[in-house]
Amino acid sequence: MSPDTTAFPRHRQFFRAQWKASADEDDKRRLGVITSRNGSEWQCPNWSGQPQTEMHGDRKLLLLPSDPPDDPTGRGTEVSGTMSTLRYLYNWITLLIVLIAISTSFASVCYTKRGEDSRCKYDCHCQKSYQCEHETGDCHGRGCADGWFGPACQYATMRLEPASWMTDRNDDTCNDGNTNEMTVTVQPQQYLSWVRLVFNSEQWYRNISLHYTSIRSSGWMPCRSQQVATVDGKTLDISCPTAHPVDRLKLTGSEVQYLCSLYVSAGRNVALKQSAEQSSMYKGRVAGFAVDGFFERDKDQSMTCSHTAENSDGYWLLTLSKPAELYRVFLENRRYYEGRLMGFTLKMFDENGKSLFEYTDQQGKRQPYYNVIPKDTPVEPVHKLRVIQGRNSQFVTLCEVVAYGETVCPEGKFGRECERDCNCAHQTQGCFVHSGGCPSGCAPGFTGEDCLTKCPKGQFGFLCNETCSEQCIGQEKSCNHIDGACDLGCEVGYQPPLCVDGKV
Ligand SMILES: [Ca+2]
Repeated sequence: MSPDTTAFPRHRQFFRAQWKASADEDDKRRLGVITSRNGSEWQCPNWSGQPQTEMHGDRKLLLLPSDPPDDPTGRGTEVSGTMSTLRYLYNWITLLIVLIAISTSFASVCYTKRGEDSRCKYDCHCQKSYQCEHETGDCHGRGCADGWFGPACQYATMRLEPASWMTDRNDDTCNDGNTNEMTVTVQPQQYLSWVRLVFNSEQWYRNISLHYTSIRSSGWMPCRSQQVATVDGKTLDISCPTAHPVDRLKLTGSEVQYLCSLYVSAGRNVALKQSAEQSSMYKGRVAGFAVDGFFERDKDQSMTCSHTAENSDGYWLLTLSKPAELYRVFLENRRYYEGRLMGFTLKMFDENGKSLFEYTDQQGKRQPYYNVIPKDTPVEPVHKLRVIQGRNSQFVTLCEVVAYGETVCPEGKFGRECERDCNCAHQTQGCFVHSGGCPSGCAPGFTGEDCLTKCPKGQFGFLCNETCSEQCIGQEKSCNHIDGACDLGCEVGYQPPLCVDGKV
């Protein structure tokens, strides 16, 4: 029986098409097998070679001597329906994936549970996977998931040892008051940017010192430019950028006796859902899959990995919407194909295209993932990050790229998009990019982590320490949150605007 080389029948047929999955690349390329469920044979569209047939048990098989499409999964592809239908569906699915990738590239500044809304730039990190507030990422008092903390739970925590009341992420377990010094080890070594301390009572905490050791230091080093900002009465942030990765931290001072928790920022993932491109694409595996927030181990499938077509000069390129300082770059390799990244090169560039950092893998053996830590923090902020395939590799496949770092904002701005204005007592000193917290204190009349919350009713001024006059008109005795001027004027005989001076 010779194969039917005419057009495929219009009625629906079912096919099994598979390319032999074996470690032998030659076999995989040479041998293609197609048969229909009812035993008839069909020739692949656009194939002009001469087929050969073979009997395998009661099944008739069609051997295709030309190269079938390469199948890097090695698992083969099982399809049903006519090949023309398959091509039609394939084209539509590819188009859909590309559209999703494009929409991801232009994701909005909002928060979502992972996988629920690809249009949002940020993932929620609430306890027990609770949905966070769409606009702010707030977890409504439920707390951050393990491994996360800080504003909108967007900051990864460094792993600290040994386990103690200070490192257990429980703000209710505290120092017993007997020690004024605590030391922890940081795993793995990483650049220090800022830490958060939580105390057991509300007061004005300022007299606490942070020291560190690094591979290049001999003994304890003080923070070069330690700055402190109050988050709330019990919580304090200390900024302490270091020039080298640190391995130990030490807190000293009498206020350590009131301490309950220490959180050390490892940075936030500035790569998530940023704009990605690659030199070519294999079967709908777009560049954006490498920054979609899903690891291969989460999804257990390859449709979360970027994948170039087979070529000799492949690359994957990430462009950050806002330049960022990077502390560590994590690359998840593709399972079972770890050889793909062997010998890769990672490069970082600033906004002018100037090279800031370059790393080439020279380990000589397969790795499931890579952690690239620059020897020195890039002086200029990173705008683009490029992964270039190794000399002996045929593809660039990245299942997830996580770039731990922080946005570098212009003076007077803060936020993940540098979209907010600092509101400090001394504007020239600026504020923390991660929170908007002010080392000089909030501007008079404001409070809160970001210094943008007005003083509670009845209070005004610097630190909201002043109280509205009892002689303000009205039951609430309310006054302006900045200067204390009574909202409704003074009781008879008192001098506006503060209404504190006696009768005139
Ligand atoms: Ca992914």
